Amino acid sequence: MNNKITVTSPLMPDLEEFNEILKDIWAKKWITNNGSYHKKLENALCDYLKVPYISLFTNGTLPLITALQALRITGEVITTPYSFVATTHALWWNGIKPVFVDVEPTTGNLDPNKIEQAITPQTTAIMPVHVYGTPCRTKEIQDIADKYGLKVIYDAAHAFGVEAKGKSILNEGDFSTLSFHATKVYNTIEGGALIMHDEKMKQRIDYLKNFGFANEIEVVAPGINSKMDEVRSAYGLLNLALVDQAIEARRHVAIQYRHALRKVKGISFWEDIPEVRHNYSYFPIFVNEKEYGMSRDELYNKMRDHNIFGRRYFYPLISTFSTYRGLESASRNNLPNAHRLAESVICLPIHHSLSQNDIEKVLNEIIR
Ligand code: T4K
Repeated sequence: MNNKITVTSPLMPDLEEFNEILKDIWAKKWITNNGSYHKKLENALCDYLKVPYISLFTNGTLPLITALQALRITGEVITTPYSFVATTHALWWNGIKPVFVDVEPTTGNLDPNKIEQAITPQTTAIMPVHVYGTPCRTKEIQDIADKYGLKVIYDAAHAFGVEAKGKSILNEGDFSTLSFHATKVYNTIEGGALIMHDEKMKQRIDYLKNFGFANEIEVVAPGINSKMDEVRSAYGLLNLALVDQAIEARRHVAIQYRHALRKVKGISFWEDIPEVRHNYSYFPIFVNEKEYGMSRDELYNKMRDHNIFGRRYFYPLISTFSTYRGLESASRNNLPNAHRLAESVICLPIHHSLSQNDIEKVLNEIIR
């Protein structure tokens, strides 16, 4: 029996329901290239996410790469080191120099107060991440972008369904990207999406994700192949019907963690933000070694020894990896908050199928 308690567990549709749809796909023999399930999922996601236009992708990395291509971003882009490495890789793959700016200690998101000092004549865009699904300070970021004529591309891989004051945060900036990887709140096994504001841009993105084909004989851009197929689109449609319940189950886990951990000296966590609909995609705790009496890694390893597999998202920082550590902006002095978070974080197991017993086991390892 697998008694591991893992950081997440994928939300999966009912197998019989999925089989019925597979029979339909098999009968139609249309299995990719903008098929009917692909269209249905795009429409359903627009409604669910409250966004005007969406384009499905085969993962959450390619929409980042494609967004940069579509806006012809060059030179330098200001970004966060406190993310999954795909954020910065998307810049590098486009020949763009990432410029790391420190994060806020209270959210882990790019600190708008530190952006302006990193702008140079080569800066063309800002690429923030709503890390763990917590909304960035989008108004301040947009004000800076408007002042300096910069584009804003949000890596919203963690922010499926997140709203602030009743509005989707996925409508902020020039683009937002999503990841529908198996480990995300909402998944299509592998998958992702790009959210844009107008139909013309949707068309341009749809060309770019299909090799640049505008029609059978015309290629209008050096595109790539990053289409989502019919099987995963159908899976995604079924999962969409389950996602609200999954988010609610995650919320209950978060409530219990907060209630129990509030009294533990040396362990801190972030509260929900008023007027924000969170998706509880991650539950990061931060270990203060002096106060807690044990280091982050000691606690992390003790949990693993007892079959509890939290994750140190996002340690090590992107700026410390060999590709990036030579950049001036990657210096430790430039990124004190990001280093502090990365060196103290453990993301606790949180998902829709975590049992009461699992939650108690996790808490028993932390409460001393
Ligand atoms: N931007 C940001 C901010 C991102 O966080 C990500 C991806 C991206 C962009 C790029 O999106 P994608 O191109 O990936 O769509 C995971 C994911 O692979 C990655 O999607 C994610 N972020 C990143 C934060 O985490 P790992 O290496 O932690 O996954 P893994 O395989 O160790 O799985 C973690 C746990 O999940 C397992 O211990 C058990 C559970 N699990 C996982 C899988 C894959 C399952 O139960 N079943 C499964 O099939 O990277």
